Amino acid sequence: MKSILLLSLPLALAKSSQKPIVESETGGWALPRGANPALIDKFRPDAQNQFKCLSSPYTIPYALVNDDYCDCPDGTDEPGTAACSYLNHTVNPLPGFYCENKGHTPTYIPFSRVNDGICDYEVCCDGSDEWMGVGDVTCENRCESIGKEARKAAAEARRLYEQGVRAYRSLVAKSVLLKKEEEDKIIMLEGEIVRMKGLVEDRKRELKEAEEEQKSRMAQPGAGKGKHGQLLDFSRERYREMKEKLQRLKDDREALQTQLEQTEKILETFKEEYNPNFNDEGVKRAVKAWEDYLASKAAPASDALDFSVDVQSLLYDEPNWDEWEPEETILDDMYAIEALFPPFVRSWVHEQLSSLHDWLIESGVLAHRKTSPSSSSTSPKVQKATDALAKAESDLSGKESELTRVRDDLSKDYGTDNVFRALKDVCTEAQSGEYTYSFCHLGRATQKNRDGGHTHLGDWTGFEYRLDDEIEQEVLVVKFESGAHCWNGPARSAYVYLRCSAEEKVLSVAETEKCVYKYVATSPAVCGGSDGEADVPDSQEETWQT
Ligand code: MAN
Repeated sequence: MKSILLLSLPLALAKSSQKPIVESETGGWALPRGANPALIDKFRPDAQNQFKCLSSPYTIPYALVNDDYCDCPDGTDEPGTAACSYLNHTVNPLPGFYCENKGHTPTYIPFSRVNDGICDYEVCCDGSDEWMGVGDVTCENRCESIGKEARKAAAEARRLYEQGVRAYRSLVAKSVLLKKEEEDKIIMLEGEIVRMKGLVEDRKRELKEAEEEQKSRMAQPGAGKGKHGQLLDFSRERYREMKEKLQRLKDDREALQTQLEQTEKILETFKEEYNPNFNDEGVKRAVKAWEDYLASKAAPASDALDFSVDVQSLLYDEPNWDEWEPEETILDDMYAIEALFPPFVRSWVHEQLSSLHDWLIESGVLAHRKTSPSSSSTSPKVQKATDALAKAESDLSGKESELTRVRDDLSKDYGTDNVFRALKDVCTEAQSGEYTYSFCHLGRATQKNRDGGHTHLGDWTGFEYRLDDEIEQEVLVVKFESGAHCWNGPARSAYVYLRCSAEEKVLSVAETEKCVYKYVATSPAVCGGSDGEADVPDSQEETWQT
């Protein structure tokens, strides 16, 4: 995560200061009031006791420095008064009056606030900016207590930050595992899909066979076939069953082979990636068992290829059963006569043929009442095969959708180091005004009113960086968009500005414009630096620590 600390240049310069200069160290001359000791050489008088303006080509008598009158065009002769405060920073290179703040952090206060009769302790805790006593004001030096409090607050902030960094690392570790689980799921699903596709093919074949069987039953009279015909039917049925079983065995064998290859791949990766330094006995035993398995694994049989060719030909070479048919079918031809008649008499012809069909059964020519070819009724076997195919197809499509979902999930942006993956569905909420606001990571933001009504503020759409005005830092913002429509306005949306802390917490929520909600929240997810390392804030200036 990127975290830009907007330190102003003057403050940076203030922090680079050294110990205060005293007159004895400079041979009778003292650094002018309000000047930074880092600039001692710039402020030293020359041999003629003159001062050279810092950024304009003028020299003035040294006695005019800090005489409360602006002599240099760039105002640098007045580092300790407000005399040149009307000049802006493009003219005057000095950032302001330098407050030494011994016991706390040195800093600059704008020239306009020097000797204005107000003690500006939040900037100049030593009160040195009010040295003239304007309006009889006396500003005591409070740097010791203010510095102590500031150091305490900074230490606490740092402690929380470091806790956040540790929490960030655990989140990243969890995200790595979750991602790995998803990747393994893809391998498993791919294997299952291969197996299920085979199953769908089986079911299709079974349905086709059941339909053909039904068709042949409908078309062929059962009686009058004789023993030869019955033997042929029996052989054909047995042949079909054996072929079906052989096909199933072949598919199962291929699916198992695929699964075995995937399992071996997982174990191979496991062996390559495990850390032998962790000394985990269970893991070591597993690795050893895997190595033993590899050493004892039998090579594939040399005739494996012949075997599959044989199976293939058994499956696809079908005897020409028609050659062995004992007699012509009669029902097909009989009912085909219907088509020769004009449409308006066809149903009458059909009734006559049906009566003839009944008479053939009654007189023993046909054994049973068979369904005529024009009938659309489905046999239980065909129905069963249809249902089995529908189930296999729906199972397959379920697995395919699951695979698409997992693949989509893996391609989503879950932030640096995928850290937000570990926070999926972690929710936090806070009361603000008349509402309770909540948001769930990678989920939804919601506004709840006191009557228990929920308003949808948006669904997670991703991240972007924005400036958090309050802390003057660019922070990661989680976006929730396309929420419930706002009356006379846009669809609601919520933006969660995250700050680093070990705890998931909503600090504040404001409706910054109609139906646009700004959350400020803390999360360990933003405690990683841009290079994955912790972006720990600067500790308090060490210079004056007691
Ligand atoms: C509800 C709330 C408010 C929103 C108004 C807009 O009262 O969701 O936050 O401003 O609707 O009509």
